[in-house]
Amino acid sequence: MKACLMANVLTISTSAFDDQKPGTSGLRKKVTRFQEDHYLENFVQSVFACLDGFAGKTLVVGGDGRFHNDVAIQTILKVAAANGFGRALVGLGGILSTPAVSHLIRKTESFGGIILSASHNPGGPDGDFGIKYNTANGGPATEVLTDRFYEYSRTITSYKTLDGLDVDLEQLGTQRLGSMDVEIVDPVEDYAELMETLFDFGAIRTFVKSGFKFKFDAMHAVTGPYAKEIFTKRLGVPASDVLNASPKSDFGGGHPDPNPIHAQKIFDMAMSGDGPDLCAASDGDGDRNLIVGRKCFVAPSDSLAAIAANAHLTPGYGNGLKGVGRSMPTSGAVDKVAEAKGLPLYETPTGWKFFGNLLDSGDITLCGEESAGTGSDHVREKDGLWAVLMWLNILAARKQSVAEIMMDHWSIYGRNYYARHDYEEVDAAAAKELMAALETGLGSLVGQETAAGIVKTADVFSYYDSIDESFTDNQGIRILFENGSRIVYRLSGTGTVGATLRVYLERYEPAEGDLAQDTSEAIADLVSVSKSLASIDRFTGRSEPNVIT
Ligand code: G16
Repeated sequence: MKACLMANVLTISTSAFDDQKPGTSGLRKKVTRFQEDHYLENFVQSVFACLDGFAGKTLVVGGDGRFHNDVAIQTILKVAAANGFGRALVGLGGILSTPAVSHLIRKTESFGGIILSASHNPGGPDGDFGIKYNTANGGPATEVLTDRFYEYSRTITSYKTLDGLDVDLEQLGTQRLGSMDVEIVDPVEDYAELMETLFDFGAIRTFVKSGFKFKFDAMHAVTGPYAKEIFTKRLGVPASDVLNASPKSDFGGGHPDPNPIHAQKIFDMAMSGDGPDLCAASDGDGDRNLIVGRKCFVAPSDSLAAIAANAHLTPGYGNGLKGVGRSMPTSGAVDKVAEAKGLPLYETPTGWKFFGNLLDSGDITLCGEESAGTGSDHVREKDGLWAVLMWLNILAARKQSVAEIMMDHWSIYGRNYYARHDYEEVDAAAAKELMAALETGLGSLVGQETAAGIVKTADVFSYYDSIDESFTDNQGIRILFENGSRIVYRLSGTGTVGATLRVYLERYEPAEGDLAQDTSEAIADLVSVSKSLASIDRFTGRSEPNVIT
């Protein structure tokens, strides 16, 4: 028997907000902005106003459990019901990881989904919040669509909602909200089953039992319940080796970003001589990953390359890959694997949404980004736990350490020494001026001799998607050197305060070269050239980045 919440449809007058342009991954703002009257309703109505044919159809809704998640879900459900959706699937407690939403949309053939998360950004009342819309393929809406949302949000004058009561997010089963069914579902089960179809759980279980030491840090974020089910229950990892597994609305006061800075504890554990064989972590919404073997950090770009080289050892990818994709700032390590294996390689702008068409068309099976995201065609989002399982499966199959696998990899393909330097929360106008000045001077850079080599080409990256024929301009400045090194400058599209200047540095060392250098030493010349070419200090007042990953 369904509980039925009677409700009337209301049309509420509103005024437009001028800051609802989605960035790299949806709309991200401070929680306090989302708490302002009409702010969330305006955005959700703008999304629905730009979609056709959803009457009576299903919408998946879930988030990473950060502060305001539950309140926002109630608001979204009412706007969805008032606009005519027939059914909503919501994770128990409002919780669904980003890859789990993607899978649920695909599995249930839903019309689309709404994900609430600001990813790796901090949470809590003073933290960040975010919302994005995913389409029927399970992936983030394309730029064409998000541009439409934004245009609508600039002139919106009213939205529809219900005057009904809230649904009970803690009760599995179906409730009725106005004329919409709301089904509260187990957030973990379907996702865990999908993982079992891709990886050899039997082999991993045996490997774990044989003494392989693994620790996973869920960072008090959404993957806690997924990790308990998959690692502990299904793979036999001791419960004490799954750390920070209870999701908290403020992530325990931490910054749920699985990189060597914010996941320092687990990083240091692995880097100590007698640490676990593999340490891993995932972020706020479960789509990013950190992979660190004993005394061997696997940079995300290298992880993508190593997975491309070894995925055939796992059941889900036993027939090999169709092609691989990487975002432009991601290192060229995977290119070397693609070349050797004769796989097509696609270079896209930053943002998972740009992989969607390539995955749908079957052009690529695997894709990844330097920003700790790796994934495949099993969903249309990057997937943190998938990447960890992939590594576990590869390790179980090769029976070598992470360090041995990486050294072997570099000895075949060469090594792309790589780092990203972030200058966070710089003045937004100054950051724009820096990029503009750099762009103006690009022509005169070519041929210039620098401490890092002679500049071969310098341009602004743009992308033509031959599948939907969209063109995306202004996706970062690339400076390529004759010796194969590269510096890329971009402004982040996910921050909520000021601007973040990202500088990506890469130097290629061939297989017969010195493969065991310290990364910061290997790219030291590029770092100093990156600062002087863009006059970073002069524009931003910063002489050093505040985060290096
Ligand atoms: C999002 C996007 C990624 C992108 C990352 C960083 O990740 O989905 O594709 O690489 O942001 O983007 P930016 O450099 O513009 O800050 P997430 O994990 O934050 O959703």
